[in-house]
Amino acid sequence: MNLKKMAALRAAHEIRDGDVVGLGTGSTAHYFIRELGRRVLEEELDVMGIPTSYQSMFLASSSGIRITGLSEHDPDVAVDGADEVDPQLNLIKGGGAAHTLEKIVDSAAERFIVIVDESKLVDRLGAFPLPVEVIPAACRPVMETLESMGADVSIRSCEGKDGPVVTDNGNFVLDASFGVIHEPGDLEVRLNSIPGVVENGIFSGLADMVIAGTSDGLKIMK
Ligand code: ABF
Repeated sequence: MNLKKMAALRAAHEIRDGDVVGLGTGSTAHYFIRELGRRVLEEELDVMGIPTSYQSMFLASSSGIRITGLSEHDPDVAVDGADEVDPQLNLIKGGGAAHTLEKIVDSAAERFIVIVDESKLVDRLGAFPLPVEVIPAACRPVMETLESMGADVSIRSCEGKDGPVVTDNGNFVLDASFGVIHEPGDLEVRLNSIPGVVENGIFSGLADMVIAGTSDGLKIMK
């Protein structure tokens, strides 16, 4: 079985009748949303979903999951993917350019469950370039500040097309390679204090559980 799907199926069974569920973004979250939709249809599970992107909103709706928002409900549980997970359950997210609303929804949830395959488990964060969402007008000064902090920085461009990726919020994404990130919590705060930075992809101390699909089976970290 696909290791991302293995983790996603296990996470779908953490969901209880009546739950309001934060719905992550990315290919692993895709498997989760589809399985949750199957449970809604076949088990008449009574849940509502709060999507973290337009991509997840359309997927959830087409999967038969009722949609709501943070203006109406706090999520009881949020399930989302990640790009890197360290042994302290700190994350790098944002490979899907959705990390701003993901962090809002994931942090509002009573329980935040991360679903990954084994390739995302690392000893230290930082091999994956850190996504930083920026106001377009602030791109150059923010890039210069990140470079002065020692990062190699690039503007994320659309694969196969000219021009930058534009987020659901109408912003750009910078990918900043800092090398090994020794103090993720400190860096997360420092980055968000840079004028023009909307949100960065370090999720320190947020995850309550990580479900990883591995070649030796499921690995659950709390
Ligand atoms: C989203 O999915 C992003 O925050 C994260 O970077 C990405 C992981 O993608 P995938 O599940 O496709 O590996 O949550």
